[in-house]
Amino acid sequence: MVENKFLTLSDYCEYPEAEMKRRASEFYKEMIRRRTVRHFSDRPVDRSVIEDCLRTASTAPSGANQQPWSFIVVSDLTVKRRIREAAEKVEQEFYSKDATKKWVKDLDHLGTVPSKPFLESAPYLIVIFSKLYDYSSTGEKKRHYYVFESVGIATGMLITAIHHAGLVLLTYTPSKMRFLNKILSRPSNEKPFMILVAGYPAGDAVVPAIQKKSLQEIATFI
Ligand code: IYR
Repeated sequence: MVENKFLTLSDYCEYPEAEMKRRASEFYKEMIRRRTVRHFSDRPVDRSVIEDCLRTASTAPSGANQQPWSFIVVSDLTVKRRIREAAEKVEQEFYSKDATKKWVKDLDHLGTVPSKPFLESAPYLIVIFSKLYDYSSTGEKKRHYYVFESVGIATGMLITAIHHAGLVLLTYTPSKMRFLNKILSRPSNEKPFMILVAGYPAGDAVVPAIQKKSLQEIATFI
C-alpha cells in the first residue's frame, strides 16, 4: 500500500479582510512594545509559561523539518552562577583585548559592560544550541540543512512568544560560547547559538533610547 504522505490543510483559518487588517495592525502594536531588557527581577515565573513558549518555538519551520535545536532551560542558581562566572571571564577578555575600538564604540549606546548580574538574578536562562548534525540509529552522521536559518527562526518565535506572555527578555550572545557545552554537558555536535534571559523586569529597569528603522528604510515593494 502507498503511504499517505499528505493531509488536508484543516487548521488554516481565513479571516475577512477587515479582520485580517486589524489583526496585522494589532500584532504590530504588540510587538513594537518589546524592549530588550538588561535589568531583571528575581521574581519567579511559573515553568509552564516557559514550556508553552518553547512549544511555540518548536512549531518553527526548519530545513527538511529536522528541527536542529536544543533548548536548555536553566533556573538552578548554582548553574546560573557558573554560567555568569564563565561569561564574565570571556567578556572581560572581549572588552579589554579582543574587541576592536570601533566595536566597543558601536556598543556604547547600549550601555553593555563585562559584568552580567542578570545571568544570576533572572529566573530563566534559556540556552539555545544549534544541532550541526545528528546521528542515525546506526550511528552514522546525518547532515542537517540550513541550521542557522532554522535556529534563528525558532529563536525569533520564542522571543515573540515570551513577549506575548508578558515577560521581558535579553538576547545575550557571550563573546565566546563553547563554555556552555561544558557547563551544560552538551555533546560536540551542538553549537551554542544564544542565551535568552527571561523574567520580569527589575523595578528600576531602564532601556536605551533607540528606535527601529522605518518601513521605508527596510522594505522595497517592486
Ligand atoms: N557580548 C558582549 C558584547 C556585545 C556585542 C553586541 I553585537 C551587542 O549587541 C551587545 C553586546 C556583551 O554582551 O556585553
